[in-house]
Amino acid sequence: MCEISKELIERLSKATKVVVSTGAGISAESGVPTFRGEDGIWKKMRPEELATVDGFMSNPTLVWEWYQYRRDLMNKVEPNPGHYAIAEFEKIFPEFTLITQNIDGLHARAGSQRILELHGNILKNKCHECGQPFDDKINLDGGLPHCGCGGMIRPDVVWFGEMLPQDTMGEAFQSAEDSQVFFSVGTSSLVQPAATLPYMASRAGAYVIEVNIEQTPLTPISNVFLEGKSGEVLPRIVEALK
Ligand code: BJW
Ligand code: ZN
Repeated sequence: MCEISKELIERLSKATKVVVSTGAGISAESGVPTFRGEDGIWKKMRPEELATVDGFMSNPTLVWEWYQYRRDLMNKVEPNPGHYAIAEFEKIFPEFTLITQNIDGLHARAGSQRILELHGNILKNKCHECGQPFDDKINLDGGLPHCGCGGMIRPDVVWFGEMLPQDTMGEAFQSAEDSQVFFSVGTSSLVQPAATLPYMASRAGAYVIEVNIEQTPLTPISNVFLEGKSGEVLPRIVEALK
């Protein structure tokens, strides 16, 4: 088990501006599969077919079936101690920002209040053409859902090649730049622009802490690498701060 040093806890005790940026690894202990790695989604499914506009346009039924399957899964799982520890961080640090690449909604269910969702949310839908939110329940038995404008309804998530929500991204970059401590938790640090955030924080003087079960491209520039499951490491930090 990784050591959480006295020095780290002292630094955190003094910190006021703290950012936590999470990826799929934080939800792995809840039973949500990650994307990369041995058991990752992209080992069995092709991202070009499922997570791009071209994939959706070529086979919307396949993409919808995949998202409906994941919605069902996410309705069955629960937040884990890692999500709850981050919700505690929000109460501990005066200026705290949670940024997530995840679309699973588990941070909100664990009690986090302010969440910058960079890649959208699987519980929401929108029109692919006009962007209008679509609140009706999706039932594929009645055929593919369409908007009044004729456009296809799609999950409100960000696929490869698409821009991230600009306001959310702006806030994320600003909080990374202003942070004193930046946590990168359970992400492979490969997907842009989210992967740039810790580098930006580091260049602006933040202390970068990475929590992951294995090293990533971010590890060499991190000030501390806490090797282990986020559901085990993060609650130990909360405990030490009490
Ligand atoms: C644990 C753990 C435990 C496990 N505890 N840890 C060349 C061509 C075209 C585009 C590009 C290109 N080069 C770069 C790009 C841009 C592209 C990109 O970055 N691609 C790279 C892959 C190369 N990015 C984009 O396209 C983005 N848009 C953009 O840049 O717009 C401008 C632009 C447009 C066009 C061209 C160029 C620029 C959009 C990215 C959207 C990503 N979308 C997805 C799907 C979202 C919807 C859905 O979920 O269905 O987002 S893909 C997928 O990856 C998902 C994730 O949010 C994202 C990141 O994955 P994450 O979270 O890091 O998960 P994993 O699985 O990779 O890692 C898990 C980690 O957890 C591992 O490290 C484990 O070790 C660890 N772990 N258990 C702690 N218990
Ligand atoms: Zn529309």
